[in-house]
Amino acid sequence: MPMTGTRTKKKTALIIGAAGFVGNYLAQELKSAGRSVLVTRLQNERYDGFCDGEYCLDVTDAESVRSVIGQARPDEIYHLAAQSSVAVSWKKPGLTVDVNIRGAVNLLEAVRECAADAVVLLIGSAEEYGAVTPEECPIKEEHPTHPKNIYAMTKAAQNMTGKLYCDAYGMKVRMVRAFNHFGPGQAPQFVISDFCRQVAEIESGARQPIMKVGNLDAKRDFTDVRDIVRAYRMLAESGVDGATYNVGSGKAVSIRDMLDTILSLSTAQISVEKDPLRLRPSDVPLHCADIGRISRDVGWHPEIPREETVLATLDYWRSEIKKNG
Ligand code: A2R
Ligand code: GDD
Repeated sequence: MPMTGTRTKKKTALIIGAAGFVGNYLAQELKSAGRSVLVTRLQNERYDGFCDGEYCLDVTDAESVRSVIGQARPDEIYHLAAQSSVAVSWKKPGLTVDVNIRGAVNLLEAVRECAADAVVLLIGSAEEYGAVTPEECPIKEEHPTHPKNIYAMTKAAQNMTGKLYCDAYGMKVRMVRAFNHFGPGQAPQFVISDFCRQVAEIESGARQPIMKVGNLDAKRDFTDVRDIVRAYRMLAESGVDGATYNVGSGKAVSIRDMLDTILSLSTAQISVEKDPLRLRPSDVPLHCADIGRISRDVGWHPEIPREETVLATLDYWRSEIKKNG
């Protein structure tokens, strides 16, 4: 056998819904790991990150999904496309169901028909678990799911659908339950980004020194987005088909404590005010991931300290506000 001139073909990864927060972090991670990276975005979106090829795709359009999967013939598919906000899901339940459930079904059908050997990573959510008691934390993947909002219900449905396609058709589908993640570039509808933007606006004089907040008692499990995308890449490489994986830090922190950390990074004198519009019809009090399964199966652990990500997010908003006047 000639040993020279033989080169392993680069694996092709397709990121669906790449123009959101996680997409370009994931593209960077996959590029660094030597993948050829294809991305999809909605027609009206801009994708500013790295890629080797780009498609316009609305996942609610089954024919278009089939066409993209048929053309791209990827080895790995990372399904990020979603209506990803819990708050918005209460206001737009129909849209959330269409994008998150029908979109996932369209993808799985297209993969079954056109790329049955591809590994598919479906990104679900800690919200699928619903309310858990402190005794039930950290939450294991076997814990029953009791979705408490529309978004959570759609992600639980996506998870069940993925398992079904794996069992029925032998497809390589793996499911993630991502706990809260954050970092520079996240939309300000999410809590850490929102609080950091408010501080940056206050520092610039564009806002009164009053921080508007919602429910500060909730406790969440926060991880840097770069740790999260590393977990996704490792799960696509060596996760178990049909399995669900929690991805989080394994530690819970209250929103109040996160707020205190953010405020401590500013020299501005800021008072805090409850804004009734930021309260939700229901809000799960506590989430904390058990990350034993992902650490055993693929050797992943989070690495980036939370405070470092908070500072990076605050600095991101400081420079955005300076840039945009
Ligand atoms: O809603 P937009 O305009 O921000 O666009 C989002 C896009 N998207 C869609 N893509 C294809 N077809 C659709 N019908 C459709 N509807 C929305 O998916 C956005 O660009 C992307 C999702 O990105 P983000 O909302 O920024 O979510 P993130 O933080 O990147 O989270 C990735 C995944 C999602 O499945 C979350 O539910 C999960 O991780 O936590
Ligand atoms: N957005 C927001 N704004 N949330 C606030 C505020 C505020 O002013 N004040 C308190 N909170 C509380 C919310 O009530 C919730 O308990 C917590 O902060 C986190 O809210 P979000 O950042 O909006 O995220 P989420 O937990 O609803 O959903 C995020 O995490 C999920 C995984 O756990 C999203 O990224 C989802 O896509 C993801 O699946």
